[in-house]
Amino acid sequence: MNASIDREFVVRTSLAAGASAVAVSAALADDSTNAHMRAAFARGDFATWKYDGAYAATATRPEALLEGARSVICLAIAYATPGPKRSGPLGGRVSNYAWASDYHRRVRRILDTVAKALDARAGAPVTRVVCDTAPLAERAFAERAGLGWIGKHTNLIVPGRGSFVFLGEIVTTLELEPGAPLKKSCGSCTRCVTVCPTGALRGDYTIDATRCISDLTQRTGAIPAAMRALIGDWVWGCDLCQEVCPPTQRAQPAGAGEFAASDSSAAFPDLVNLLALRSSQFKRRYARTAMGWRGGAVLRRNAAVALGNALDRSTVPALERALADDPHAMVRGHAAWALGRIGSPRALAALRARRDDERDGEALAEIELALLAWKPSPPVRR
Ligand code: B12
Ligand code: SF4
Ligand code: SF4
Repeated sequence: MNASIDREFVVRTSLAAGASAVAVSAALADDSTNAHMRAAFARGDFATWKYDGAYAATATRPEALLEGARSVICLAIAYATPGPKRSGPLGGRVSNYAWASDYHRRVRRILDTVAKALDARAGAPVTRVVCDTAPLAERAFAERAGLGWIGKHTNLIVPGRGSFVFLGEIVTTLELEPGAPLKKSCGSCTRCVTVCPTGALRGDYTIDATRCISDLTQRTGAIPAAMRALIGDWVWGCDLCQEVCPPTQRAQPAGAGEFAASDSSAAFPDLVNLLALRSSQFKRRYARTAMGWRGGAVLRRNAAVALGNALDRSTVPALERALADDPHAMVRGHAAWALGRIGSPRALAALRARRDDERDGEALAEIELALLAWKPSPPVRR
């Protein structure tokens, strides 16, 4: 034990660096979370993330990240910011966490500041910083530290702050007095489960992440056709289960200016513009935000899905252009789906016209499927 570094020093330093709340967990392996993670992976809940038993074992054993680890310092950084006004009816929705420049940079800065202070005081390197960057069951350790409790929406809820918080950790060889888990649960509340449009939340504190809009809008392949209509106007992430959560509703929006949307289009991007996003605009507008890490085609695909859900005929010419000209077959395929949903005479004519020219098998299959939905059924014989 390093006498000059105690829990109070850690808390003081973390809050001064910009953390909203901080707590400490022992760095012991967490076998219970390991078992829960393995069970979730076996159910296929995280099939899009390629997690496996080896990941669960590493993520629940901080020693795997830092030899001689004794403590995990868990930080919460509040990011909820009052939303800007919606500019027009054809705006998509972006989740609050992605409104500003990529949060990893800000969280990383806070963690690095704390880690440097600890290393300096210890007179040797005693830390390893984690922020979505290494396998660690961030929420489970935060819960064990008493930083907050995990709700049925599976997010960590920090008392007084709600769940719109980022998590970050410093694994350290310092032995610090650990906190204790809070004795809190959701009780009989099921608001998040009821509001979830895709049925991703089971209500037993588990999630089928493959159904979550956050997952669907981030994946790089096609969005399953059956899920598209459930995505509504979300083009990146989803906040519905947190917005209805009473402890989060009671919390004051506390995000620092850095997390605020620069303008209304950061929260509600114009869908027609997003569908036509070209690489130079993508680099300028999105490359440095949390929306940027999957590239521009994913954002154009998401815009096509949201336009298909908006069912506004004025957007048919934009979808028609995407169907004919988008360089990415996945985007052309989703534009076909959107035109099929709208189903106006012009939308169907565009699909028929494109059917002869489309060379990509999957995009062509989307066109065929979109047209099939409008094929008149044969007369019923009596
Ligand atoms: C993969 C991932 C996703 C996936 C899967 C989400 C999920 N629920 O696991 C998707 C893309 C869906 C996603 C979405 C979001 N994510 Co995310 N995501 C991650 C990431 C990278 C890994 C999570 C993971 O390993 N999941 C696998 C599950 C099995 O493990 P786990 O959640 O860590 O552990 C659970 C089990 O061990 C279980 N457990 C343990 N003991 C027990 C006991 C019982 C009885 C039961 C039932 C369960 C149980 O509870 C733990 C917590 O749920 C983490 C960062 C990290 N390394 O932790 C961020 C992280 C979880 N995401 C975060 C955020 C902000 C989001 C979104 C809010 C973004 C958005 N607005 O769109 C949404 C929230 C959606 C939701 N309702 O969960 C934050 C959460 C902050 C918070 N307050 O909790 C994290 C921590 C990133 C960060 N550093 O801030 N995310
Ligand atoms: S983020 Fe949206 S889709 Fe995902 S669990 Fe919550 S409400 Fe459901
Ligand atoms: S909405 Fe209700 S059930 Fe869901 S996490 Fe919040 S308190 Fe728990």
